[in-house]
Amino acid sequence: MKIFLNSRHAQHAGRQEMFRGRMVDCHEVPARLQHVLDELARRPVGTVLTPAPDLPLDAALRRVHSAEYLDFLSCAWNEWVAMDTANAERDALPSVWPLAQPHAFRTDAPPQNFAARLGQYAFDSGTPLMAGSWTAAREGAACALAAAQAALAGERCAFALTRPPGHHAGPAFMGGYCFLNNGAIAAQALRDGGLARVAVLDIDYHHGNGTQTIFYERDDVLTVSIHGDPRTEYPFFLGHADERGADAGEGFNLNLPLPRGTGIQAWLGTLQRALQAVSDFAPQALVVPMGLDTFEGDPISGFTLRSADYLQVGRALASLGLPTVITMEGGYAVAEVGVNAVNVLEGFVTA
Ligand code: Q9C
Ligand code: ZN
Repeated sequence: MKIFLNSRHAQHAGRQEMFRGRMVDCHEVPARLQHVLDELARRPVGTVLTPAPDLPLDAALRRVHSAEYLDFLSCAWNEWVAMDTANAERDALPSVWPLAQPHAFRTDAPPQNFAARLGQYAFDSGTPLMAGSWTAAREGAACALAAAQAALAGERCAFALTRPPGHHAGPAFMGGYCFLNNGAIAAQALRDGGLARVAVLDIDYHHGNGTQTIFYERDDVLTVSIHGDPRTEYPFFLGHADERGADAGEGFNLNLPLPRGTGIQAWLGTLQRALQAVSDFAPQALVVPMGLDTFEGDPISGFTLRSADYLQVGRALASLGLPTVITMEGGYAVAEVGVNAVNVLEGFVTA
């Protein structure tokens, strides 16, 4: 297995996120990735590499994200500081949004004020943006692209070991700790590398809303997500079972929401349904946005998987026999995220 490490991940290190009326310490911290690296040093299930510096990254980003959004992200920090030099000491967070209700707000007359523009692109106030966020997110996307290229070149499994995560980021939106959708970038790169059909199977605790939105009208990329029921779980406004895709994409999105408290038995049963749907689609490659926030000890999630369960998860993913790109998504039980992530990888490679 090739493992592409984001060597710039620590340049993104948010301080606090808004949670129920107060600022709380960020859950999505650099130590998460270090724990995975430490565990990989103990159990070397693959070769740790960094992506080549000359990958066609900008082209790959534009295949998934709008040019306007990419411009916004690349300039965001400078514009935040330009508002007020004191902002250099503060992370950027939005606090006002154009709520989508009839005749309420216009989206065709974008404001110039940067704090307002942030509300055009960010769907929550839990995703702080700082000086190094763009650099870190961009290098993470390079890891996803490198992993896709490795899979195209015949690698059975390639892992993008990166943060910030990606699966909540859409064509022109950020949120849920995500800026660039690494899984979608990998899936699109696999398509552009000549594969006719690619499946994305998202196993993060939270619905992969960004990925769903990106591919919603397409029949060449199947999107499947197993997640906490959005009636009670973040991101709340997408992820229901009746979202099946639109237009040409109708029937090519599958949501499998599960109630808070779901344990490994029911979760694995649902994974079997997901694997059957993937297999029925007959893809040439699989992308797995891998969240470890299904763990029983996760501080912000509600499933009860245990560390040893992740070996079974990896084995089940491998059972499809497909070239597979795995991207690192959530997982906030920081001390255990290394063991849990490497258990999935070990389960996969020893299957
Ligand atoms: N202020 C991932 O696991 N929590 N993202 C709500 C809002 C957001 C999780 C807090 C959870 C996002 C990749
Ligand atoms: Zn998550």
